Amino acid sequence: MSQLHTTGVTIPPILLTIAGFDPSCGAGIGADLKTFAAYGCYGVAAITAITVQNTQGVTAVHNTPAAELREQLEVLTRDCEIAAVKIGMLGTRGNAVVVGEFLDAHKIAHVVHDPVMKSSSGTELLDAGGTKYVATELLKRSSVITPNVAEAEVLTGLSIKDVGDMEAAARKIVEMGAHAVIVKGGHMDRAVDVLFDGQEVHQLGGDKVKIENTHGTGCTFASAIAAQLAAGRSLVEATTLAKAYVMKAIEKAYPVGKGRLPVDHFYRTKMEPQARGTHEVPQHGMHPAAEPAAH
Ligand code: PXL
Repeated sequence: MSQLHTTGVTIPPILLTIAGFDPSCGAGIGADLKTFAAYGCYGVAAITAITVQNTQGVTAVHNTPAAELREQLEVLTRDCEIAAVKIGMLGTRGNAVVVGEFLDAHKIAHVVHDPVMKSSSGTELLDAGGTKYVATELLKRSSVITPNVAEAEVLTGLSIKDVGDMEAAARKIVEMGAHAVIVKGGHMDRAVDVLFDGQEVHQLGGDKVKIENTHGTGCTFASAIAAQLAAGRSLVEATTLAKAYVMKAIEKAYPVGKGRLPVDHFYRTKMEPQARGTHEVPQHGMHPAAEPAAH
């Protein structure tokens, strides 16, 4: 939740994304920071990998050395108070272990982990050792983990064909130590997500929108959940609202390049051109937003 600083300024929640960089900013850190901003939060980021990609696909992945990821996390946490963390692409076991140690050292209230394993175009974004560490260690350290069906199959070893199988996988992931899990069915016939918080199973329905052709929806969904949790909402509320946000952002997606569409994170806040009217621009020609503060 926002905090009132001693200077009288209201500080929005500071959210941290630990994820990879996608230069086309459809997925990864770019998508996460846009989502945080859309929710009125201040985003900070620690980069686990630089991917080389555009909207058409990934051509290379350069993972951050673990020691460098650790340094990024250390400088950030020395300086600001993190309200929630979103974890995305980790790349390597070394980076996954750094994140595990970071979560152990800093008891952060909300940790949303999107266990990214492959890009939409099929490139590996987590090595085998990293996948094992996520399944045996890291999933215990998050508030909620948000695998898609393929990732839930890898984590559990189960085969998932329908919503019943998604529920079985969700229960198994909680048995493996997760506090809560959302198995995302975006690529199934019906775009149903299954949320299990260790007590109750919730099915979150949704129409299938043009998801095949979009990119970064998983990153956006997890980041939106983190923002909603930081705002004090329950997991069920946070997930329901995050799902509605992603669906609308997919619906409003527009082509940026020649490939998959990045979602429109700011569909809610689009400013009309000249919303303030040219009559508001002062005679000296400076835009009102650029004027020095009045004395
Ligand atoms: O959508 C998964 C994903 C997450 N993070 C990064 C990615 C991708 C897919 O390409 O590049 C950095």
